[in-house]
Amino acid sequence: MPRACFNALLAGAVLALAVPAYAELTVSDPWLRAVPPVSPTMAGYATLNNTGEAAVTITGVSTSVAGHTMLHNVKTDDDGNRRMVHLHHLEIPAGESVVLAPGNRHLMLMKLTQVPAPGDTVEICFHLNGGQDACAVFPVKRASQSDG
Ligand SMILES: [Cu+2]
Repeated sequence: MPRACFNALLAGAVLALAVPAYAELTVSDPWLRAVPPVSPTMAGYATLNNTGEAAVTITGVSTSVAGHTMLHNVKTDDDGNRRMVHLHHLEIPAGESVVLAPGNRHLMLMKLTQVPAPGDTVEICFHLNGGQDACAVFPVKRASQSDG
């Protein structure tokens, strides 16, 4: 291979590495579980799809109706009790989806400043590593499930 050609290839490879992978997170089937108007918290669910070619890590979540929004996981203790634990990060591998569902991982809106009612919608933004946000509109729905 001529040396000039090799150098051009090398320059191309370095350029490709220098361009940050653009994280592409889409949110499908979002919803918030309706709660009584006096509730301090409410839970949210969705499917998070990483349509990009690099892993995406959710580093935080926020919405205007809650003073604090967290990702929770549900763990079962040795004695069979289920409890919620705070997920500080949630990584979604390239091309994969993570389901937030009742009894499983979920969003927890804490310190509600207003309690949205069934039929209302709330925008929730996921903060991603790399500084981007992925936001989605969550409708509030009644549900019969009691966990989460
Ligand atoms: Cu929770």
